[in-house]
Amino acid sequence: MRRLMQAAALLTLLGAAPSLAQDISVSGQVERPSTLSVDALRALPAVTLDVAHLTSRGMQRATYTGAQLWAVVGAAGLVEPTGRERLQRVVMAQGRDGYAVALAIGELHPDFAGKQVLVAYAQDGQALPALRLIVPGDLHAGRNVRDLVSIEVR
Ligand SMILES: Nc1nc2c(c(=O)[nH]1)N[C@H]1C(S)=C(S)[C@@H](COP(=O)(O)O)O[C@H]1N2
Ligand SMILES: [Mo]
Repeated sequence: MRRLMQAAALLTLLGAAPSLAQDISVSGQVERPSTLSVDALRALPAVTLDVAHLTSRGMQRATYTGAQLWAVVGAAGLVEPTGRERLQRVVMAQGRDGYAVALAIGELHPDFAGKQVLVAYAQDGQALPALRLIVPGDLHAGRNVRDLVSIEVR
């Protein structure tokens, strides 16, 4: 009985502190289609940003920490076309629920807009229960994909 209660308490504890078991897949126009663990994301340079976005609950402000999406596609070996096709690429980011958004490569590329789009694993200093895409500069939170599970370069 005591044992059982200890096990239950442990499960409750684990439930209260969900681990970041999420992996994201990076596929499409990359040399090494891969699955990245949160540890792999944490091994990339960490960027912390203060952002404000409009949601149905009004303007929400928060601080997010994560890896740059540019670095994530770079880690998988982004295949960059040369010449006139250079800016034709798009990066699709999809959540577990199928919700998907597009970013143009020109938004991410440091030679162009160079936006600090993040694959965030922490919010306000706390580990997030699921990865989240953060698109600074957007007025609306629509591209901040919750529970991000895949990145596809097209
Ligand atoms: N996976 C997923 N992410 C999503 C959405 C969604 O439906 N699914 N909705 C988007 C929209 S339209 C908004 S306004 C914000 C809302 O973020 P919040 O629920 O954290 O406030 O999430 C964005 N990210
Ligand atoms: Mo929204």
